[in-house]
Amino acid sequence: MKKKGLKRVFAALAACSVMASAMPVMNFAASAADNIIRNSTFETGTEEWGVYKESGGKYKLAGEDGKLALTVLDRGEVSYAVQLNQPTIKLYKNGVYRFSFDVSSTVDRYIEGMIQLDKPDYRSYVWMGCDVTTEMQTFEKEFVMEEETDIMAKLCFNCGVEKQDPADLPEHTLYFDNVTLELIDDSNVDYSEAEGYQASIIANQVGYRPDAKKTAVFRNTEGGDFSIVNVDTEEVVFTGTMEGPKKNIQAEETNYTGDFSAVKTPGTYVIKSEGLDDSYPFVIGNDVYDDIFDETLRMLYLQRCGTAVEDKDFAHPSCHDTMATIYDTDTKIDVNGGWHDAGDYGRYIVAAAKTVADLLYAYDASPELFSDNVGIPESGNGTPDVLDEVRYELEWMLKMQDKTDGGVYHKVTCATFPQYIMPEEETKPLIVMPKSTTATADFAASMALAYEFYKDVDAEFADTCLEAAKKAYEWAIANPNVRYKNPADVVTGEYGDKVTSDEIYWAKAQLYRATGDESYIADASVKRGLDWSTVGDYGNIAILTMDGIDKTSDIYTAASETVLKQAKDMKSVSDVMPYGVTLVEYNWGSNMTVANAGNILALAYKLTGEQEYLDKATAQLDYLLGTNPLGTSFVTGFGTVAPVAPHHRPSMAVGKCMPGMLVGGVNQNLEDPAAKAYCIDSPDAKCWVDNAESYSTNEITIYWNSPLTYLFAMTEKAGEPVTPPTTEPPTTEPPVTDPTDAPSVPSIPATLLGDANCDGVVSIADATAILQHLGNNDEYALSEQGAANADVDGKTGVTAGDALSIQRLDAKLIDSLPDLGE
Ligand code: G3I
Ligand code: 9MR
Ligand code: ZN
Repeated sequence: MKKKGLKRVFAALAACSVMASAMPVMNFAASAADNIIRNSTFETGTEEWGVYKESGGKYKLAGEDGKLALTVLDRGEVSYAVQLNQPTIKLYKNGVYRFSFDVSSTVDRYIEGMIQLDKPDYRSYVWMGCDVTTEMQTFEKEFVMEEETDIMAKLCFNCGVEKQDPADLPEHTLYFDNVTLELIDDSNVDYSEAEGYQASIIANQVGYRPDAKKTAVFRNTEGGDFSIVNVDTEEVVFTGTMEGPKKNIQAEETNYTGDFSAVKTPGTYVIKSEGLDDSYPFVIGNDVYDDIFDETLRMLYLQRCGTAVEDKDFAHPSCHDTMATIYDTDTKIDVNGGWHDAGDYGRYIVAAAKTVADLLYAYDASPELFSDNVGIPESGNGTPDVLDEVRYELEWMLKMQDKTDGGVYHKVTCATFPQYIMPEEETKPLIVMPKSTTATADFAASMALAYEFYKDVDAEFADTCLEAAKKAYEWAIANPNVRYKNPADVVTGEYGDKVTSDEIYWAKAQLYRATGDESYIADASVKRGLDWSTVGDYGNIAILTMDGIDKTSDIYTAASETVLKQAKDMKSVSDVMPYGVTLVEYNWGSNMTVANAGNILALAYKLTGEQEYLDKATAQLDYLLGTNPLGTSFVTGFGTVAPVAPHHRPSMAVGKCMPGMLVGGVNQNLEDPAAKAYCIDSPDAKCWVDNAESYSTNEITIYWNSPLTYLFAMTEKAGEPVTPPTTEPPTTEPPVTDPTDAPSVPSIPATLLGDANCDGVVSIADATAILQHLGNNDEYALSEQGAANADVDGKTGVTAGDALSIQRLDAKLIDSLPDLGE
């Protein structure tokens, strides 16, 4: 199964300049009598078919003359010990189906054919027991799907041991052909029920701070007026006119936007517009994020490992507290403690380092937000809970360091991911995986950062952190290219990373900040990134927010230029995105990328005082809390519509959704079976499903929550004056900048204005090429000629405004380029 590329998107957009009708989130195709089974006649061999085996089952599978040949070498010990199957079959409630297949065997035997619920009890929706002979026979059955719609059902043929067969049945081959499932009557199917509700007026469902910029997004409309209504008094407090239309390529929508920043009075409101359903209610107020802020922090307490956790729903006894074995050795060490990374129970250093950094920098940005009564065991001890919680992780990280040489082990997990069980039930042996440069440098950086925050709380602990940081740093410098890769027998999160220079830069910057020793940054080269694999911007933050830093120094100038360049590009992308998001492509964990962007934008605001940067930063928060094409808040337990089925083992085991978790979010790469089943026809910006099986869109992690905490903190003191940027020109040589940061200013004349991809025509594809280039120049560089063509207004180099002009041309809102309007 392959998701259609952007081409299809463009085709759909080209066909209608303004799309007024609702775009279904999913495509519930299957018109009557189409065969739902893929590769049903085995024209393309075994494609789409798999075999599950267990309990001694053995088999061979091949395509043979337009049939599927399954040779059963050993029938194992259960009927499903050899099970031919095709997953993700769509069955709609009340649909009448015909299920049939042809099968023969080289020896007479019994098999079962069925379509079943794929977990937890594997019950069948339809089932046939078949006496198979050497003659090809057709087996057929009509049935009504009586249960709730299941678009991830599984077609199975059980070919293991069956009690109907003699015990000494010899090895044999089964031949399958014409496997068919047809929806023969859908008159009682209510597709809309499965499709779900699609809001037409979209806003942040949690709410806004009074002074924040506030933007609503509208769809399924051709524009008009809207009003903001106080839910309690029913009073219309504001009316405005929608702006637009704005084409939304990634979401395949036409949007309008409405600015209601003027509404500042605390209260609960809805947005109304004639002909459209009201928005979900939201609050305006100074304390609007108080609860979500504490809950997203307390979630980390609930992720604690190696200790009993107290909670009304998610309490559990101590877990993972046995000694762990260093991979490929007999050495056992104690690595008790820390937080479970995510929906799984692994503990990984690079993920931990990002989380720690976000939280400590969040505390640095707005200490007054962090209380001592979040509801953790240390609450009320006189130290802000965030420092207690972070210390729980730091203590574990210290155990992951080899004290003899300073190197840091990459991770500790079992060899495989466990079933959907509580943490204390995962009792397989713990394995500590080898040291890596990225883990060690990240460790050095986060320990050096920690030193500052614990100096006044517990000086001895702070010193331990700093000493550990220095030792780790030395190891990383001496071993700059030790890359971690999972061996074949360990399949848990890899967090592999080929580039180590950004981790090393972060460590240098952080040690310089902790010690004031300039030798750490003597040869530092500024990098970027705020995620588990690219961390350079943490180094930049260390420099830019360092007490007493010389603002004319090379390092400060370079760090500041790198941050401001990114912020400028993010702002220009956000400008053309109706939902205000800074993304042009959506990868695993996109919600983290959105939060990270918000933090860079907020930092740019603090550096320049330019209000627009702050507005763009809060727009990223709005996206996470509801202003997105899915019309959902992405934080469990907050917002009218929020995820209820995260891929999170404690939630899955308990059967309740833990609150305060930011899920991974939209991922256009469809990297798990549920995403493939639900999002195959979804536009890129809508590839997300609230399904616990969708680990590539709906898992949670500690390091997706932490940038959200940071974003709350970075946008909180918004109204405060910022330090004006230094006006003195840099005195010394040009700053050391990452080559990828070079601005894209064209040096040759354009051959065809707008033709960024140089294919001889100006189309929406050029707009996308520009947006992708701005989002990720490493991946989507424009050619020299392309960049010259892309610079539509010829003034500022390639910007998102150029992409917007091309979109406007395509939508026939202007006649030619350059676009002089707006
Ligand atoms: O960045 C590239 C992009 O340039 C490219 O176009 C795209 C095409 O596939 O891929 C992008 O990379 C993605 C990468 O994340 C981005 O960070 C990969 O597809 C994607 O597979 C990768 O996913 C990672 C995932 O593990 C699988 O390795 C996630 O970042 C990472 O957060 C996640 O981490 C897991 C741990 O392994 C285990 N614990 C849970 C945790 C969260 O799911
Ligand atoms: O549950 C695992 C999740 O925490 C990881 O992020 C994800 C990617 O590594 O993998 C999940 O485990 C899945 C595994 O990769 C493939 N088989 C199904 C597992 C989930 O049920
Ligand atoms: Zn544990």
